[in-house]
Amino acid sequence: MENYDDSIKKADVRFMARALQLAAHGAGFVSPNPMVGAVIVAPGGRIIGEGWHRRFGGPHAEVNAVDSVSEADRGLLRESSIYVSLEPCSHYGKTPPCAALLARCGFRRVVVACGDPNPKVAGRGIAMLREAGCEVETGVLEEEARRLNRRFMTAQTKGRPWIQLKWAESLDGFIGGLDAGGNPQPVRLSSATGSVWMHRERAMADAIVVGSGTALSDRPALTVRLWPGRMPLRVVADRRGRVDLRSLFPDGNAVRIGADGETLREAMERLLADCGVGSVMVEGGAELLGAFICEGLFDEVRIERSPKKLGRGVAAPAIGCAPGVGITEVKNG
Ligand code: AOF
Ligand code: ZN
Repeated sequence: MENYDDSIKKADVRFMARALQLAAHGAGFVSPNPMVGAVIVAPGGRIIGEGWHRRFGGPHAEVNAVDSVSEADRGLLRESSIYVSLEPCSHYGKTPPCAALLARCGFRRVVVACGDPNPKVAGRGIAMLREAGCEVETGVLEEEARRLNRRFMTAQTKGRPWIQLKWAESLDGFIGGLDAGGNPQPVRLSSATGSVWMHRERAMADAIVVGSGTALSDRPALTVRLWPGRMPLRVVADRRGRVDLRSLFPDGNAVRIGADGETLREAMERLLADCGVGSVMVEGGAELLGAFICEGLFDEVRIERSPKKLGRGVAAPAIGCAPGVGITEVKNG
């Protein structure tokens, strides 16, 4: 027979999985904040409240979950448990501290998936709750929670945005063609589903980075069209000031990096510090992707492999093996 502790553990995993599911609804709307979900469970296992962080600057998950509890169930809060996918905050940011709210509600038990590395929180939320007499359990579905918020975690701990590289590559290893004069010429190598994926990832990223050559030859719009979400900032790596950002992006949502000898790493750190960019997607061209690879400045790579052969063209970057980095290869034919 299953013992009491095992059945509690199973229930914890189930309710935390639900909190993570709710958290993911914030994808594309909350960055550079983390995605957070919260579930309130009354004795007996009935869910009486749920919430998630819906938009940047808006109420946190815990506030929305507490607000969702009906008048009839309010009296149950003191006997209830709350499952939160990130350590409740302890600071006054755009919103007041969630740990204080949970302490005021008098939750019997607070279950947390992972700690908040934000130096303004970093363990203080959990300490506040324990001091207030709540039983706090941590580490339930921790890996899943960290993976969901890998962009936020990296920005908080490394002082630079999460960096994702992506390109589509022909069967014979090219990412673009050449015209009769030998100049780079864009060729469509990604599939329809690949494009939808790209727009979803764009919506998830705070900024899209392209090189000046790509900006000049492709004149890309760099907008999110095939997926709901916010428009990321456009970033053009342009050491020589070749691109007229105003004419290419008339809405003004664009910045230049690399002027006055600024290195890629410095540029990434500046984007986080000055523009709140917690994640970037680098879309090309080959030279810029190669520079990020050379510097070891990336966290995730996605290569879409097309069945098309080009014969000649712009060679795809060589990634080799990168320990600890998620490399996804997708065949589109
Ligand atoms: C929570 N619950 O749902 C979220 C948290 O500027 P603010 O007030 O929105 O605070 C943002 C910081 O709060 C963010 O960097 C992260 O440390 C934490 N996010 N905390 O208790 C939530 N989204
Ligand atoms: Zn909070």
